[in-house]
Amino acid sequence: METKEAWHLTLVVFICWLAVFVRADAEDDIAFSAGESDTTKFGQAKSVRYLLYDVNPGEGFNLRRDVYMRVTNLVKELNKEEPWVLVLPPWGRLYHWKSPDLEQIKIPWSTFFDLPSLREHVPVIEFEEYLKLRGEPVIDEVYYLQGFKGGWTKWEEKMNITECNEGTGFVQDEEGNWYSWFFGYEEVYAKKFACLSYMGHATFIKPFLLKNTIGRCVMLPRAEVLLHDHFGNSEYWKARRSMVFAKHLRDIGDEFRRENLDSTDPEDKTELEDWTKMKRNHGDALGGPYVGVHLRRRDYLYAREGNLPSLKGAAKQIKKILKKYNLQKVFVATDAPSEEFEEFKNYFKKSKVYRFVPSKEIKEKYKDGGVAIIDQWIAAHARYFVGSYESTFSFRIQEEREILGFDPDMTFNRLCPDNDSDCEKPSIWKIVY
Ligand code: GFB
Repeated sequence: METKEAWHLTLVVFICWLAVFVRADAEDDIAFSAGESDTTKFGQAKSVRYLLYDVNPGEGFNLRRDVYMRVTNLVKELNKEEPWVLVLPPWGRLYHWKSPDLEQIKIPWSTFFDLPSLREHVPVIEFEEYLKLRGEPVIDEVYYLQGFKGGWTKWEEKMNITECNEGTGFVQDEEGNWYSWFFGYEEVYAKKFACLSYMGHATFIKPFLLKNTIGRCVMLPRAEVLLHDHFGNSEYWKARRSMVFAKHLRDIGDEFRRENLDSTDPEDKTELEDWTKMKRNHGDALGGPYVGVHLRRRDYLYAREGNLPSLKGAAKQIKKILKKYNLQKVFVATDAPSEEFEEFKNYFKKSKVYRFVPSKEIKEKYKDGGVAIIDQWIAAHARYFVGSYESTFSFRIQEEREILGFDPDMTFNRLCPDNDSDCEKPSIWKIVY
């Protein structure tokens, strides 16, 4: 790589880092300050370190978004001591992303999320940016997180470098370098690899990273093992609020709302602001004149058997909601095959039922993940939302609606199974600023 380019990228990363933490300092009384009288806790010349992570290959898109939040808050904590940048693991090879003819690996985060918004929370860079900066495809140290062998009877925070419990997918060559599925980048290798048995919150690993690792880039595969430090507090919500969807996806969703659902932000009172300034009260948002439904199907029918309605049963419940709120339109976010959607639609004689069907161009550009986000965005703007039992896809829509300022009664609802019309409502996780 050109030295000039590398220097330029280093500068960009450093400025991003500085911007986030000078600002965070003002907000949160964090140890680092660029002020004149308050000298930094660490030497000016201390070079930036990088944290990269990955998640169990079996996990879906929306649980991965949750793991991101845990890791960002760890990075935020690390930055109280020394400069760390989070390297965003490229998207790809997800179990559910099966659209034919689409190459779905090495997808950068900017396809789905607004990077400047993420950077208002912690410094982040794409994996490819990291590779350019580094100049060689190397990760210095990998700690493969795993549970303690034999499970646990008493919960206590502990960690230990141990033997690996299972096949990790990492193999060592004759020169001692480690290879694995590094997001489809075959040239990437790690210099050091170990398994780390772990039970604890995300920041419990902070002293280990600061004191027991020296490499510039440390990777933590299976980062879902790290638990949220505080689920649902203001730090949780800061991380969540920073995960603003990419503008190109929001624009597509907004156009669909305008053209089909008579829904615009000024009328619906759902205008988005810079997340660091946006503060809504419950009930501020009205939402578009439609019911938003997340109708999870496919593998979920087996995984959550007994907790989902039939298509007919779902239609019956939605008709009741339409009547109660005097609405005529339904937007359905669903992974259902088209025959199932047609069947569902046919249960409605008077109301109009919509689904977002992407053009070939949208699909090629933004992939299954982008289409899923467009669905979430449209469903999040409905006057009333009803989701599927314990689906992380539904949870993320509910959070989006908390950010927009909906009344929780219009958000925390689920479709009941046919034999239990009065099923338990989902837990209410209200936004905390
Ligand atoms: O996000 P997700 O993991 O939530 O859903 P769950 C799985 C994937 O299914 C999404 C597709 O990433 C989408 O690709 N999908 C689901 C949808 N609903 C929709 C939708 O309304 N519109 C679009 N466009 N796509 C869990 C999984 O799924 O279900 C677990 O995370 C496991 O791995 C379990 O499979 C059974 O929490 O619903």
